[in-house]
Amino acid sequence: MLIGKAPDFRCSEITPKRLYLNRRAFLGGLPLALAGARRALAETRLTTVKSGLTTTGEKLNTLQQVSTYNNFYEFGIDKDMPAVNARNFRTSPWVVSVEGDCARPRKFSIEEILALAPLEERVYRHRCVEAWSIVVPWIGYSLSKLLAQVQPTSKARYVAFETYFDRRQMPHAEGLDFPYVEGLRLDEAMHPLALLCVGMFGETLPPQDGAPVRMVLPWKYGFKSIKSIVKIKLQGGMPRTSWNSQNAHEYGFYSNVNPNVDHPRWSQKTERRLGEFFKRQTLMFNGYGDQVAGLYSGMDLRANF
Ligand SMILES: Nc1nc2c(c(=O)[nH]1)N[C@H]1C(S)=C(S)[C@@H](COP(=O)(O)O)O[C@H]1N2
Ligand SMILES: [Mo]
Repeated sequence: MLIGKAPDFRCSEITPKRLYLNRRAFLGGLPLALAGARRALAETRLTTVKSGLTTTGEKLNTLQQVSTYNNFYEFGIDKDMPAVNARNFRTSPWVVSVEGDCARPRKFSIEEILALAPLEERVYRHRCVEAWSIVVPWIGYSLSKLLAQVQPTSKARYVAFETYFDRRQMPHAEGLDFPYVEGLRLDEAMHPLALLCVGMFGETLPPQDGAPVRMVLPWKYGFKSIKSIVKIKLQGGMPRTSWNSQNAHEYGFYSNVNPNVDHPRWSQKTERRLGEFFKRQTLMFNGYGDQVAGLYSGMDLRANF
């Protein structure tokens, strides 16, 4: 057993279930075949209510599909790497700081976030800029409920998000400057569809899908849906975003799903649902136009891609 410096010692006293199980697996030399079962045990069942914002009528992807094909560059670039490299990611204790232009900036523990509002199950489709898509029963509530707690001031026009980063826990991180950062206009962030997500398929999130808390923005390309959030900042200016900094020519600030505007290196007209063979048409705003198009009325969506 590891008993190191003072901060580690404090954590080892709490012994999160995942670490405890990992240690047992290690000591007992459990075969790799049991690793999956061990991971499944580490997720906790959540009590949810149905949501009026659920997208119905489509076949769900499976937990297996959406937890083994991931983009999470902190845990490696290849889609199968986060499931392996994030296995021991320590997501407890966890604190999210909500700060900036607001009357009541404060820190929320993940327990406080879970208890803040009834957890809704919302089925959303989600499309990656790389033209694959998934349909998932996510769990969470509208980000607006968290933002209301801190009372944004009139100076707040944007929301900046930041992901946890620690090279010791994320030795395979590459391909971007870390920490990963994202941003939304305040009215986008306040839109009821903007989901502060703490789980999926009835349980807390697997680490590779952004545990313990992430965004899901179903009308935007996947990279806007930042994972493993530690900071949310209200501010006057447009936030810097990781993919825009990496390649401003290919990734804009808005990144609304738009089949009429190609990515410079590929078409965005079609997509492949994970597990399906035939491609399907990509829909404007990923099919959520009735709800969100008003946020962009009067804007040139070719210039503001
Ligand atoms: N911190 C962080 N968040 C991230 C990413 C990342 O690399 N790091 N990848 C993004 C991209 S490109 C996509 S498509 C979605 C994928 O979410 P999923 O793996 O749960 O499907 O996460 C987004 N959030
Ligand atoms: Mo993506």
